[in-house]
Amino acid sequence: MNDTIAAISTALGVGAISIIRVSGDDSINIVNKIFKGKDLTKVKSHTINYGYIIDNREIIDEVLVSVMKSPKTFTKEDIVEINCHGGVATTNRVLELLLTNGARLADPGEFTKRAFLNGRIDLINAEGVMDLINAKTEKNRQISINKLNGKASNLVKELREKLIKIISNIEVNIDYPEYEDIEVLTNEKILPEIITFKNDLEKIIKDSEDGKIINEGINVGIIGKPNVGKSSLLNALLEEEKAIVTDIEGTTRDIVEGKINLGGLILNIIDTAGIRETDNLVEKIGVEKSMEIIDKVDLIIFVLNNNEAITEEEIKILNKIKDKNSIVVINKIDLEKKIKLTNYNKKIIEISVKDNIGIEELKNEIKRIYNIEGIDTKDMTYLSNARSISLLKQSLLKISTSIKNIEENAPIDIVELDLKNAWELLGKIIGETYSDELLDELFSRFCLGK
Ligand SMILES: Nc1nc2c(ncn2[C@@H]2O[C@H](COP(=O)(O)OP(=O)(O)OP(=O)(O)O)[C@@H](O)[C@H]2O)c(=O)[nH]1
Ligand SMILES: [Mg+2]
Repeated sequence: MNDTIAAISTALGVGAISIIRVSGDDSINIVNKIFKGKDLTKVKSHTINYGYIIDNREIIDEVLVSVMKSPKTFTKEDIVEINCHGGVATTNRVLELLLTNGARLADPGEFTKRAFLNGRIDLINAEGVMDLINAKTEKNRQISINKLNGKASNLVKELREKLIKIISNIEVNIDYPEYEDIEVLTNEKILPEIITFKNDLEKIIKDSEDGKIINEGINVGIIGKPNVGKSSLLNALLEEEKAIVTDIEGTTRDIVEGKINLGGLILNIIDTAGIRETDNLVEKIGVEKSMEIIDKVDLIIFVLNNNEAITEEEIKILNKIKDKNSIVVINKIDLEKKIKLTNYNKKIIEISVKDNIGIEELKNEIKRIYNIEGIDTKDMTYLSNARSISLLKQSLLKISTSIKNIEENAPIDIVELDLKNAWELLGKIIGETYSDELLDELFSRFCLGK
C-alpha cells in the first residue's frame, strides 16, 4: 500500500483558485475528515462536490472537491482535488489540515512518478509532462505534447519491434535451420535487415538532435579581439542596448548574455571580453573565460575588424575554431579595408553594425547552419533530450558492432547478444528498465504538486 501524498498543484501566490491534490489509498478518507458536505466516501467517481473545508467546527474555506477513484486517474490511485480560493493563507491552511489528518507532503514530481511506477505513462510521457510545464515557445509546446501523448514513444517502440523481428529471425533459424550453414543465413538474410535498421536508427538520432536544438535552443558565443564590435553586434542582434559599447579596448570584462528567437530557434547569445594579452587581473580573467567559451558553445561568431590588419592571435583563433560550428564575421566595413584574409576558404560575412549592413545575412547563415527553414511544417515528434539521445547512440554502437561481427564471421550468438543489448538500451529510453537514481534525478526536476 502506498502512503497518501498531498501538495499544492497551482503556483503559490494570489489567484482566484488554488488546487490541492491528494493521491493514494487513503485520500478520500482523509479529505472526508475535513470536508463538510456530502459524505465523500459514498459519492460516485469523477464527481465534483460542493462544500466546506473545516477544522473541527471552524470553516476554513468554501470549496469544490473532485473525487476520482482508481484506476482511471493520473496516478492510477484514488485522487482527490480540492479547488479552494487562491492565496497563500487559505491554501497553506488546507494543506496543513491534510497533513495533520494523515497525508504526507509529496516530493517534487511524485504524482508523475507514481503515474510512471503504476504503469500509466512511460518515461518519455513523464518527460513530456515536465517539458510542457516548462515550455516557453510554441515549438517547445508542440514537442512536449507529442512526448506526452505518446507519439515520441512510438518512435522507440517501432524501433524495438523491428529489432525483435530480426532477433526472432535469428532464433528461428538457429532452431530450425532452413539454411544449411549459418554464414549464408547471416550474410544473406540478417545483414541487410540490420543495415536497414541501422539507417532507421541513424535517422531518428539525427532528428532527435534537431529536436534538441529546437527545444533547448543553442548557445552562441561572440568572440574576437578588443574593440572589433562584439558588444555592438550583441546589441544589434538583441535589438537592445544590453552590453556597454565604448571605443576603449577591454570594455567588456565579464560575460553578457541575451536571448533571441530566430524563426523558432532560440539563440542564447554570449558576448565576451576581447581576447588579448593583458596584465590587468580583471581583464585577464575575462579573457580566460572567453577562451573557455570557445569550447562550451554550440556556435562561435568570430568577429574581425575590417579596418585593421589581422594579428597572430587572430590567426591562432581561426585555427582553433575551424573544426567547430563557427561563422567568421568582418565588422566595420564602413571603414577602409585593411584586413587581408588569405588561406581561409570558409564563408565570411561582412557587416557594419554601425550602418546596419549584413546583420540579416548573418541571421540567415545561422538559420542555414541549423537547417531551420522548414521548421513550421515539421510535425515536432522528437525525442529531443540528452538522456534519450545518449541511449539512442549507445544502441547504435551495438548495432554497428553487430554488423562488424557479421562481416568478420563471428558466431551468430555473439551477433544476437549485441542486438539484444541494443534492444535493451532502447527500452531504457521509455523506462522499460530503470534505476532508482535515474528516477530520483529525473523527477526531482519537476515542480511540487505535479
Ligand atoms: N565604424 C564602425 N564602428 C563600429 C562598428 N561597430 C562597432 N563600432 C565601434 O567600435 C567600438 C568598439 O565597439 P564594442 O562593441 O565595444 O567592441 P567590443 O568588441 O565589444 O570591445 P571589447 O568589449 O573592448 O572587447 C565602439 O566605439 C563602437 O561604436 C562598425 O560597424 N563601424
Ligand atoms: Mg565588448
